Amino acid sequence: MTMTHHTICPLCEATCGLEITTEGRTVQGIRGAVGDVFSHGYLCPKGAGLKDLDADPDRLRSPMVRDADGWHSVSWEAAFAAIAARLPAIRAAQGPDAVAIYLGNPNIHSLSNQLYNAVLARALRTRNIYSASTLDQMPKQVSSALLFGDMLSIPIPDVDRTDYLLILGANPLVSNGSLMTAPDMRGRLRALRARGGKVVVIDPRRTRTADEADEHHFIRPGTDALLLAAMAQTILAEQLARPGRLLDYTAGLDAVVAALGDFTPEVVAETCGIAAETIRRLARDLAAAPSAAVYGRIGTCTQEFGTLASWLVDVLNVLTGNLDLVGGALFPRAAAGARNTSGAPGKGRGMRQSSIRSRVRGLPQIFGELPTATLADEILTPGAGQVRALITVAGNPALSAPDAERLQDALSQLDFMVSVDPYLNETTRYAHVILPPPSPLERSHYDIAFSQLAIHNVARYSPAVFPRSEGSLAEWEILLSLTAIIMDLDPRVACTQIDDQTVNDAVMREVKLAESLIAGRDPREILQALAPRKGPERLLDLLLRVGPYGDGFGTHPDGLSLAVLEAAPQGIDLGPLQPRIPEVLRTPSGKIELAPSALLADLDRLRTRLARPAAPFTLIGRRELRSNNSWFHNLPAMVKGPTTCTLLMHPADAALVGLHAGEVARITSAISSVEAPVAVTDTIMPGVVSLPHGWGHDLPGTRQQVARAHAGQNANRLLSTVVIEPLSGNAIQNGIAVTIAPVGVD
Ligand SMILES: Nc1nc2c(c(=O)[nH]1)N[C@H]1C(S)=C(S)[C@@H](COP(=O)(O)OP(=O)(O)OC[C@H]3O[C@@H](n4cnc5c(=O)[nH]c(N)nc54)[C@H](O)[C@@H]3O)O[C@H]1N2
Ligand SMILES: Nc1nc2c(c(=O)[nH]1)N[C@H]1C(S)=C(S)[C@@H](COP(=O)(O)OP(=O)(O)OC[C@H]3O[C@@H](n4cnc5c(=O)[nH]c(N)nc54)[C@H](O)[C@@H]3O)O[C@H]1N2
Ligand code: SF4
Ligand SMILES: [Mo]
Repeated sequence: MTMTHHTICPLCEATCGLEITTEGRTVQGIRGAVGDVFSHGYLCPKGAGLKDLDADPDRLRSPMVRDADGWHSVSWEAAFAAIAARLPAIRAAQGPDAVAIYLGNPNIHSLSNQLYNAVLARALRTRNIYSASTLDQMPKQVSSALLFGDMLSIPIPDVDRTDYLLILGANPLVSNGSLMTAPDMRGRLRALRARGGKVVVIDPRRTRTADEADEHHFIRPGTDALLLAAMAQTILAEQLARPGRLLDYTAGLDAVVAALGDFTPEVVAETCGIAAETIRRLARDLAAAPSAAVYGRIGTCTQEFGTLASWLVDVLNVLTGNLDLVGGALFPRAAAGARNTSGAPGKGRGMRQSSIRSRVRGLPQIFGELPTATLADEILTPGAGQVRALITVAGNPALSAPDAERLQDALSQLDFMVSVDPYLNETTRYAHVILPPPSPLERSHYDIAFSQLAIHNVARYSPAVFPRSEGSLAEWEILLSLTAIIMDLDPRVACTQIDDQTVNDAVMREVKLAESLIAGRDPREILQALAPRKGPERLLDLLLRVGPYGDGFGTHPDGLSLAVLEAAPQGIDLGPLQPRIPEVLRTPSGKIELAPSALLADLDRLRTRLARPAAPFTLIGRRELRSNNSWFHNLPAMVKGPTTCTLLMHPADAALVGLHAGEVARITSAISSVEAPVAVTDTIMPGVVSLPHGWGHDLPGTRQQVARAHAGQNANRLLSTVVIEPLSGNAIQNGIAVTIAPVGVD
């Protein structure tokens, strides 16, 4: 029988609603769901790739254990027994810090993992928690926590209503957006311009997004903080600042004025590669627009001054009065799990500093984690607290993390490693046990994180398309089984207990919160109401019901619950974003803390950038339409055609070093060399070259046939871990000094 399912795509931040037609266990078609309240029919080529992902013969269907003879497919019991035989012993002998965990990008796209990774991580009681966040958005989370009091209080451009959008270091037409959940950015940018608005893109590459913009300016990689500081300086010096009602809610404005005074357009122009008069005009245009939003992403985060640049994006939003303004940059109000809708409105503890440091380099723990760039140090450096075992969940750091060769060497020296992952890939080949999650079509979905970053407030839940295959475990059951093993419990019985305990704890916390919809209620009554469900559905139901639109278990009978979402497969529209200041703030002062001392102090480091001589070439990354970081290259439709893992080079630069299109270049950084074919194009800034990440699939011992045949080069072999962004611990992935030579010539 042909059936139609409404499914939220778990592959990227756009979170499109898909209409999937099936016949038995077969996918017949995947289309954008026209009726979806959020995405209205949009999808990209990757969404359709879910069919191939589901069918991929290399996708693991049963647990794998590695011994001296290689890999064996085993039962869950045997896999858990193999883990129980090793992991607790390592913890017992060497302490909890000896076990590290790396949580990769797809975790944030998984309802199970969003809710249960924390349970596993807590049980480990290790300081060695690492994630993709420190390869990605940590700088924005730090600046947001400092300014607004919560790391997920990130202002989101109101693209559908703004008059002026300034985009720095983002290519949403290819990435489909990030820290801005917005399907169909091409349509939205066109609509913005059609209504008379303006789009300006700042990027060392003329991207597809730049092609859709009114203006594009090349910028020398890593210098956005200088540009933004000079724009702010211009606005202040020319008395164009109009913070309006924000004045009542902002602390530190005078300190910002004083701190940025010397960053004039003339001072930064040469370093940025943007003329002073252009910087002035950009500042004036931004200030003059009836409404405007400044938005920065990967290019502004994963670079030397990531936290400063992330901060200055919002300094501009505040100075121009666009923060929290309709048509400006607004805070979403998510239906479930948002910390900025919980507790006392308008005040909070703000960003909490941790005294915990990494053992080897003394790097601070931020939001409970250490920088992924130092994971190899912690594994390779002997001494008390050395990491000897690793759990990876949905991560491929062997390709994704900087100094990839050293990290691979480190992984090979671990005493024990477990990976929760559907593939035997560049990282999981080092594991002793691999625990595969079910197909993405065999799991339910709700976006807890991305609903907090979306350009429109919606709540959508989708059940699994297919029932789980024989012999598979839901990913939350896998995570709780690992938790049970850590706690020396039998995973077969303890999963249910730990799940019950988790929801119990959550209910107890909630009824004790004075501001909660269920403050003071009898926890037993709440637990009983939730009782028919278990696992992620039970926790999600709780979060929805105590959330800002929730039914409060009877307090607001028309409010949200999971049952309400189940009855509305296309989702529930909760309306456009609205101003939320001051209620959204969670800083101790109850104000926007615009001048945090750590940021002002970092401006001295930024000033030293002005004196640095130019490198021969500067390396940046990029994303391609059909890629998904490191793990989508095993699907034939995603890799067909000429390789996209090329080094982009400006024609003048190619001529200078004697390279022609298609020839192989050797790219040499401070730590290593990589060889990649050259694509000559004037879309890249002279002096800048670009190589995408997520490639390098030719390593021995993996089981991804298609990816192996389209191996590409691992850009992360070139990136050093010696210098990281100091305020966030983020890796520096853009703006790397390299030399380029034709292969065969030294
Ligand atoms: N040079 C350079 N490096 C970069 C970047 C860059 O721009 N330049 N970008 C960085 C960024 S932004 C990110 S987010 C990181 C991403 O880097 P990682 O965190 O390593 O994530 P992925 O490369 O996406 O790898 C995902 C892994 O999860 C597995 N997986 C997929 N779906 C599931 C699932 O449902 N459950 C489980 N358990 N596993 C699953 C895949 O098989 C794969 O092994 O890379 C970073 N690395
Ligand atoms: N197709 C596809 N989509 C993806 C992914 C993928 O791998 N493939 N990955 C997903 C993930 S994990 C993320 S985090 C998002 C990222 O989403 P985006 O940030 O939109 O992704 P990128 O395409 O890497 O865009 C970064 C841009 O920054 C530019 N850039 C580099 N250095 C600098 C600099 O110093 N300054 C400025 N101003 N610009 C600079 C690059 O040229 C590039 O155009 O994409 C997500 N979507
Ligand atoms: S844009 Fe993202 S969410 Fe939408 S279909 Fe493509 S991969 Fe899925
Ligand atoms: Mo990312």
